[in-house]
Amino acid sequence: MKLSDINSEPHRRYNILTNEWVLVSPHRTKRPWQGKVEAAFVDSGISYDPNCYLCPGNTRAGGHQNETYEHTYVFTNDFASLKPDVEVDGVFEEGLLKSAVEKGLCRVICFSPNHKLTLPLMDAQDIERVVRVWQREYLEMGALDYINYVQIFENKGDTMGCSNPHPHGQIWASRFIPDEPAKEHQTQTAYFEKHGRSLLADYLRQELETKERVVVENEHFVALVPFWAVWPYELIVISRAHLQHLGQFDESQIAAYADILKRLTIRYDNLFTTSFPYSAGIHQAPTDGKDNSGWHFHMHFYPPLLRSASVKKFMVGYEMLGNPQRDFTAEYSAGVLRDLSEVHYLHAS
Ligand code: H2U
Ligand code: ZN
Repeated sequence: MKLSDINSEPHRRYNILTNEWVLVSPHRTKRPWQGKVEAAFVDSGISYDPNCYLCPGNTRAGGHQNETYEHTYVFTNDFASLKPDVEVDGVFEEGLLKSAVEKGLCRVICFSPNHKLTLPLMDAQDIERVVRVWQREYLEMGALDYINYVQIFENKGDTMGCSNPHPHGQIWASRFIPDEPAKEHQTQTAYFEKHGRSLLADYLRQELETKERVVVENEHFVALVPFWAVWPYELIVISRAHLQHLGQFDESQIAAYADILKRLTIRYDNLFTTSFPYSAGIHQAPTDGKDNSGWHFHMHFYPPLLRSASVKKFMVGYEMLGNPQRDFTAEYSAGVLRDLSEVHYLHAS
């Protein structure tokens, strides 16, 4: 069967990275979406907020004072989920109850001193600085003997539980490999062992044959709606080269990564003329010193919005109990994102 035939019927799609399925029900979108536009997000105009715990020079909860930083700023999370100074030989097992003490590090990264900016509104050069910080942190934290995995992520927007509009992200680095990258480790490693090639390199090659789901591309990266996308406007950014981690990026790859981040987040903001919320994060090789040749650097963007700046998708009911489900297809979403401008609506005349 052809995809166009499958796409008129309820069907399942397979996620090659997690070994999971998504139910797609395109027949439920009888009416084409009318592209409801909300009142445009208004720029707060405040580039420094004396009450913001991330603005330069301000005092954070717990009494630490931020440096008067000019570009990026990294500090240890004052409410860290993982701590470095714990004994990890604490294992609890009683019948079917099992638990283990874990250690790690949590850091917060301010992307810019300017309170009102976000990645799509930052200069490409300043996004490059953020990428360099991610690279440095990955290498530094990963080099610690008790850190086996470094999770870099950004929660953006209050709908995603983000506590502060000041542009920032987080890093949680741990001794254990968390479940999501652990699933991807298993699938990528198995594929690499069987074929001697990267799973995502082969997937990217196939996607580039039709470009049906491709949204933005440049010399070193491609951003596309994955075939198995769950979230309405989910994206995956994949490096063209089979790189395992940020530590291998050269100058031109850093610049290209910043470029694709800027371009895709501008499209996101333009979609519903709002500061588009999402959880995004980098998946890359664990830092456990083992053979991670199968790993292929990529970044996921999971945005919650469905139809407008205020109507979001809920992962509830069948999705919590059965499988994730979506109505309009990944191909439809890719087309919508592809047709958007790369000039931010706040900068459009
Ligand atoms: P969110 O953007 O996802 O809300 O994360 C902000 C992080 O900043 C959060 O993990 C930390 C919180 O623990 N934080 C500090 O480290 N110091 C503060 O003064 C406030 C918030
Ligand atoms: Zn601020």
